This record gives sequence, C-alpha cells and structure tokens, in this order.
Amino acid sequence: MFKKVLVANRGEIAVRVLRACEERGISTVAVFSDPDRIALHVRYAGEAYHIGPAPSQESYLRIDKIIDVARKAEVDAIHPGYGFLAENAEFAAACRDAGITFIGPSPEAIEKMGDKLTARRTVAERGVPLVPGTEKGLSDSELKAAALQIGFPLMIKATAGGGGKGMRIVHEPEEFSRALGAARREAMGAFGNDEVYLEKFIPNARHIEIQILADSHGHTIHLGERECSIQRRHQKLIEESPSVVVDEALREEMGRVAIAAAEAVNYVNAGTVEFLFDSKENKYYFLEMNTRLQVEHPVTEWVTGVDIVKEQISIAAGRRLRYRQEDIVPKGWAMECRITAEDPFNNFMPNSGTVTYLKEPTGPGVRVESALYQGYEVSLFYDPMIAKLIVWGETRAEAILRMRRALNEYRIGGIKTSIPFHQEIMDSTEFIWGTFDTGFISRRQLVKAKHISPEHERIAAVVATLVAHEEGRRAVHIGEREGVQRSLWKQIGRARAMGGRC
Ligand code: MV4
Repeated sequence: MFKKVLVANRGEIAVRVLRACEERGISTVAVFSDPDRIALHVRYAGEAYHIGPAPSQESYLRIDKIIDVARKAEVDAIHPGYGFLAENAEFAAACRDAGITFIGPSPEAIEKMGDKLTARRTVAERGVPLVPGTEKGLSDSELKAAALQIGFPLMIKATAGGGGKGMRIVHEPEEFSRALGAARREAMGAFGNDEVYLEKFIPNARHIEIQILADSHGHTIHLGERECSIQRRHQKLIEESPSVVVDEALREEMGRVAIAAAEAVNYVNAGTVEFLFDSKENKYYFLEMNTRLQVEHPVTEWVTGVDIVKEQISIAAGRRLRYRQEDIVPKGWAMECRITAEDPFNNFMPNSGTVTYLKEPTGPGVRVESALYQGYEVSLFYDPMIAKLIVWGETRAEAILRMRRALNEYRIGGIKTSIPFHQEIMDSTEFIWGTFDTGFISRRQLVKAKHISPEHERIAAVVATLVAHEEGRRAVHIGEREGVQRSLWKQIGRARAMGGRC
C-alpha cells in the first residue's frame, strides 16, 4: 500500500481524498496556488507545496510543477480528483514516466474515451447501443449528406469535446451549415481540434450514468446508476441514486453494458459510463465515458456502502476488488445538491466574498462535502461549486423531505449561493413526481432569462399568486412546513398511484 499520496487538486474534492488517505494511514501532500495558501486542504495535508499564482494554467494545470513536487516530497502516488488534470492523458503518462502511480486509468484508456468518435466505435464493437449518427470524421459536404440521412432534429458534437462543449442542436436543414461552422469554430477554440460528428437528437432525454469499478486483475463491477438530468448549461445541479426510471432488470442490463464499455478499453479504476435514456421509447444510448472520479460519487457511496475513493487507492496499489457484483445491493435513496457561489436570482451570476458565517446542516441522513470555513475567501478564480449537500432516505420521498430540511438549515453568510434555487426545485411538482428530463431547468429558466421590466415583474407576481391560489384550491399546494408534509405526501401518493416510483 502507498506510504504517501499527493492530491493534485483543491477545494472539497481535495479534502475528500485527503480524508480517505488519512483513514488509510497514508501520509498526504497538498499543492496550492497563492489564494489557496490558507485553504482547508492545505491545513488538512501532512505537507503542502506552493505551485504558483491563482490562474489554473499557472498552478493546478502545470504538470511539470506537480511532478516536481511529487519527486521532492517522494510520493508513491498522485490522486487527480476531478477536473484540472483528472482526464489528462499526458499527465497520467508523466506520472508513469516519473515512476509515480496515477490513481486512475491508463493514459491509453483516457485517450480512447477522450476522443468521442473513437469511444463510440470502440464500445459499439462490444454491442453497446449508440445514438444513430456518424462514426468517423467527415468533411462539411459529407456531414451535410449524413445530416439528411439522420434526419432532424440532430446534434452536432465536438469529437474532442464532451460535457456539452462545442455542441449544437439543429432543428431544420436550413440551419445546418451555419450551426456546423459555429460548432467547428467553438471546438477549435476549446479543444484545438475542429472535428465534429452528428447524432440524432433524442428529445426529452434523461441523463443516466453507471458507476464502474475495475481492478487490474480483470474484475469489473458496476455500482448501479445515478440520474443527473437536472442540469443547467450542461452543469449538473442535482444528482440522485437510484433513478425513478430504472427498475431492477434495466439496472442489471445497463450495468452489464457499462461493464462491456469499460472492458473495451481495458479500463482500470473508477469510471462512469453516461447514457441518454429515452423515456418514451424506453431505450438508452451510450453518450460518453468519464475516466475519472465524479463530483456526484457520494450518492453512489451512500446507497451501496462503498467508499469509492478508498477503492480507487486500493486498485491503484494493485489490490484485487474486495466486492463481487452480487455484493452490490443498493439500499434506499440518495440525493445531492451542488451548492455554488452563484446568484440564482441574477441568472446564476458567479459571486465572490468572505464567508462571514457558516452553519452546515447535520443530523440523520445528511452529509456535507465542503472546504468552506468561517472567514474563507470565495474567489472567482475557480469553479463556483463551494459545497455538496448529500442526503439519504429509505425512499425518494424521505430523501426529498430530508433535503428540504437540510437546505433550510444551511447558512452561508457573506456570499450569494444556489441554495434558494435548490429549495425551489425540491418544491417543484415535476421534480417530486420524477417526471422531469434534461430540459427541466431550461423550461423553468425561460421566465427568469427573458428581461421583464419591474412593472411587468410585479404584474406577473400578482397573476402568478392568483393562479397559484386558484390551483391551490383545487389540488394540493406547497405552503407552510406542516402543509409541505401533507401536500408532499399527497403528491407522492398520487405519483405512486400514477405508477411513479418514490
Ligand atoms: C444529447 C442529447 C440528446 N440527443 N445527444 C451531451 C453532453 C451532455 N452534457 C449533454 N448531452 C446531450 N446529448 C443527443 N443525441 C441531450 C443531451 C443533454 C442536454 C442537451 C442540451 C441541453 C441540456 C442537456 C442536458 C443533459 C443532456
């Protein structure tokens, strides 16, 4: 087992990995940029090394600096966390060349899954269902011909992309050429590669992903699914496990398919296979494979009882998986809200400032992953996510009620956060009934995004109140706390009666 591990990351995920190492009796090394000199991960690590100024390109993305620290501190392994260099094949190769274990997959697996066309071709050979589309790099004229074959609406996606970058939805043939040019330019700007491919657009899709664990002895298992359809501009906001649209049979089938996708690239360590789920047709399609630990891993940890970070470390140290597939029996329901330093009442404008007051929720079934402390400076240099709030319940209903309670307890003074946004979602009928899809947030944002004059805002508020009052007279309404339990339970009862799963 490793004696010392360097965590090449910051924020909540750095703290998460440091905690796993400490519980395993492994010494730890942190790296930090100028503003992170007094960050929590620096305080929690056994040793800490300065690697540069605030900009990520000068610090957390500097492979040479991180390898230098690893050598100086004589670490056995490096955990990349997520983001930054977590899916950088060059970094994984640099670790290998330096004789330092990269706690993650091989550079080759990262490379293969990072190229979305190679990923599609590779998994298709193992029978993994793909969204109908193009299978190799094509010229503009070939793409135009293919578009007519595939039909509209369709999506243009960047081969070197992922996570929605360089993506365009095209509804009509007339829009295709302009969208193709824009997608190529965006792909070139973001990835230095303007190759794109086409996929038939799956309307009202849900985002279902399968957690994979694979050791270096040929054993690969899955840890069930996560539903991540509540996204805003391709940033996941709320994740849960299990999913209301996945029953036991589908879970087993998607798990087997995800394992096949991982085995297609001789995957080792933790990874996630993303699928698009078409509720209407009850079909699923391979989207991409993420070759890293994901932000939302805690929801899987809670329903399966597996500490995924500790398993990553064990796998990287050459240990055999200690779980067989039959040992993975998910229990209950877990849900995560990503807390960001963004103002939901101002189009999610990122904001910075000092955390003047902090009270994190606790109590039964509540977990907070965060690097916040009272007096911490939230900066605009890094990702706006400042914490993750995860809850567990026997049922989805209990998880929602517990999330409500926890969100109501959460106090972060001094900065604007997305907490009110999550509170609104937890009160939303569509969310409670589980009948949402990936368009859920964009449908809700239409009201907020359009510019409404203050006068119109007031009129809209009066109208909305009258409508809500009228609707409230007929159906159940979300009101004061006791009303919430009664109306929520009624809604859940009705959802169950309608065949929904809660
Ligand atoms: C799609 C899709 C529908 N049809 N592909 C790809 C990256 C991921 N973050 C979102 N992706 C999607 N790919 C096909 N063929 C729907 C999504 C999608 C989505 C698209 C637009 C706006 C929000 C979305 C949220 C989740 C999934």
